[in-house]
Amino acid sequence: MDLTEKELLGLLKVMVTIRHFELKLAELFAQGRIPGFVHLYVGQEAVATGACTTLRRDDYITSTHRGHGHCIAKGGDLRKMMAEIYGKEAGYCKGKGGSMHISDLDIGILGANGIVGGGLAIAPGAGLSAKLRKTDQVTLCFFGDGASNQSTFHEGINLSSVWRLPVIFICENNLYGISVCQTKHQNIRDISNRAQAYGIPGITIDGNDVLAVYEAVHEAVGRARAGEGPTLIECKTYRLRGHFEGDPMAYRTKNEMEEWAKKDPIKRFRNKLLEMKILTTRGFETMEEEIRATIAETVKYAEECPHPTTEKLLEDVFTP
Ligand SMILES: Cc1ncc(C[n+]2csc(CCOP(=O)(O)OP(=O)(O)O)c2C)c(N)n1
Ligand SMILES: [Mg+2]
Repeated sequence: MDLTEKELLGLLKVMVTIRHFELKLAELFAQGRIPGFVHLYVGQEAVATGACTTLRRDDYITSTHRGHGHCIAKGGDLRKMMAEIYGKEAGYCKGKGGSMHISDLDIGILGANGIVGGGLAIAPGAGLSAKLRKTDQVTLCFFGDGASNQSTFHEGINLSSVWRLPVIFICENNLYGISVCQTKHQNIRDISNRAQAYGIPGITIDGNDVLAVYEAVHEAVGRARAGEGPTLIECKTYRLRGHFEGDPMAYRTKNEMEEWAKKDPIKRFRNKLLEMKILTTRGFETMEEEIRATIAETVKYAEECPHPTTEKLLEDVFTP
């Protein structure tokens, strides 16, 4: 492990930022203060954090409907994210996209996506672009267990393999596609087994262990930059909240949720850093207080920003 103490604390900070951003959104949604749906990333923070920490600013990611964590981990602007989720003009898409359409092309965030498996078709395009331009940029493609049954999964990985594109496919297997358990939507246990069918390396890792994610993605990124093509990495994880805010969650047991809460990636990593004496309990509390204050400030900013005016309704939108 080549990470310094400062970098290890940095990983924790990103994970805690994602967690508090999401918990704040849960609160705002329950109060009816934000429009539309939100799919929160609580419980999966180690995946986006470990993976995006291996990247350079000019590398790319494609994201999903559960995309806030990816955006934060890639360096997205919290104020612009919050303003977008509020539907305000200062947001990433000038308030017209909402939670599922946040992108920031300046830092390689090619977009959250309301289409399940959509990123699996976009990432090979980004990979091909980097290859043709002869840069060594890589693309991380995040998607869920449910998305691994979409045709874009097969087409995207096959083409990336054949053309040896610098794309790392990161499956966040959180055990459910909406209310359907993985055991009911596919007859395999490890989604990484599918890599064999495309002749690329595939690996399954503990997605709640940020260092395991970092190591696996770091290695795959190295291969991709060296022109050795794609990798499929399956991260076993769990979403600790519903599919969307307001989900009654009748499809899973309290016991299952409690068992996974014990494997909370943030608690695990915090405890590890405490044991390593890189962090103190007081230091963690201070980190949380500062992050909460930053997020409270983004909420204030988003609430005070204006909505787009009606004159702007047809700007930046496409009509057939
Ligand atoms: C093409 C398409 N089909 C169906 C949906 C409806 N839908 C939204 S989220 C979702 C489940 C996705 O499951 P998974 O890929 O495991 O991601 P997770 O929600 O677990 O993060 C579905 C079917 C959609 N948005 N797009
Ligand atoms: Mg899922």
